[in-house]
Amino acid sequence: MTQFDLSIHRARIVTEDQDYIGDIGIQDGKIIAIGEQPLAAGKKAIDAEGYLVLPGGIDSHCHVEQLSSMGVLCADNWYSASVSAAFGGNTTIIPFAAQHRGQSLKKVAADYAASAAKQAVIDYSYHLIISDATPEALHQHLPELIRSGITSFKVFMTYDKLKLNDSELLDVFAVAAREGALPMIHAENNDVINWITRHLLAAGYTAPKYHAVSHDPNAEDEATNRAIKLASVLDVPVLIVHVSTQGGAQVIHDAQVLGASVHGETCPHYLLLTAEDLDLPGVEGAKFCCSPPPRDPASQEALWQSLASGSLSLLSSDHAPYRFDESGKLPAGDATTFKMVANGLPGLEVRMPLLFSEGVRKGRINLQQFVALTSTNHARMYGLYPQKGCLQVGADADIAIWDPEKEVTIKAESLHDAVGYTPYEGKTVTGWPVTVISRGVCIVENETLIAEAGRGQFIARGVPAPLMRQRSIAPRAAFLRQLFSQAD
Ligand code: DUC
Ligand code: ZN
Ligand code: ZN
Repeated sequence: MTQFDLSIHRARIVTEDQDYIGDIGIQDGKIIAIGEQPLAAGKKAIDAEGYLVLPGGIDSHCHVEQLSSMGVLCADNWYSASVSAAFGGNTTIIPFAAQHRGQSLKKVAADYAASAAKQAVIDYSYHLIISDATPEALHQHLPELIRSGITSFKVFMTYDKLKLNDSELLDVFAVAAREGALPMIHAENNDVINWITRHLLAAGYTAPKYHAVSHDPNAEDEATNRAIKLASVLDVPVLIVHVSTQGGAQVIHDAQVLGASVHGETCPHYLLLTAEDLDLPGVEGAKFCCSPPPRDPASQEALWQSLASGSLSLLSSDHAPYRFDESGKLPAGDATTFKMVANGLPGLEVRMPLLFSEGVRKGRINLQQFVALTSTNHARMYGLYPQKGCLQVGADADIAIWDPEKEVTIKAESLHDAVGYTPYEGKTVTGWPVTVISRGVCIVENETLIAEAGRGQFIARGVPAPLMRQRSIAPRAAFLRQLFSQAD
């Protein structure tokens, strides 16, 4: 009889659709036995009685070793980000290889892959960011990269140096449909933001709290609607990332009701913070500046309901790590205006604990939904399922052993990222991962990391589920897709 390399016993095994007490047997990094029947002890055996055993988290939206359009480098490299992710219960991350204008998409991706391979301690893939939709990028590099397993990319409707116009969005959507990739969209109306910003600055309103004023909710709602309508022209599945408004959530829901393959993601900061958090003395509020910004209680409530109903299917950290100094958030020190603040909040390590504590423990979502929102839905959405995101025979043994009663007071000094602050300083959460297993190896145990830089593996992704599931294409959209391909 085979002896397992690792076995887990008396665990409360929770997946997107199951919840039972059982054992797991692991060999060569894979789950080879799982069920209610007790299993023989492996070479290493873990008694998980009293703990939850969950698929390891997949954080499909985080920024690592990325240069912003303002030229600011993320504080986290692949090592610190993947370590921090692991301590937060994650076993896979999917950050972004960001193309800036004038750069070769292929070279950007190759450089990013090389850096990841040397440093990551957990498995990973990456999305592309396309800011220069040249014929070479769209028709040579992008199809090649998609075929190599990079089956998603992000595009921006805002930021002067990143945004694509509507015609360019249609181009990238057409390529995505033809080649089998999922577009992820940052939906905010650039002109609205720039118009408000110009008037605020002219009137001397420069404090961080005006960042939230400049990113009016209507700018997000309008762009979300426009993105969905543009995608509908070609009947292309799309994902709206970091949804922050009640209106945006409603637009997505309405499109889904009409049968569109539109998907949505939100993040802990939109559930737990509001625009009032930016209203602090001096530039302190910059710690809460991200785009879109935190909104209001009505939006928080709408987002919780959308997560519970499944209308928003992903909860990602959108970890965008900038230090609270001149190297990061505050390029002009105390004189930094809201327009200059580097946009984004850290949150890789606390994503799962925050959702567990605020969502599961407060009865807003159940345990199955927690697993789906933090792991399984990400695996399906981005073509990692069933290798990742589930606990079943044949899957990678990527597992978070979770203490549902463990109370932790979040402090920047206890986290493992390189950011130096957390927007959740002093907040106490209940529920934290105690052991994290990546491909059958306990990489976090007793609050200690046992993993070397570079052990994480690149995972070539398959076709995202929304593209596999797509019903027949509307004839007018099929005609337009064909027209585009002929012109190519
Ligand atoms: N978009 C993101 O996805 N993250 C940080 C800032 C931004 O604009
Ligand atoms: Zn964005
Ligand atoms: Zn982001």
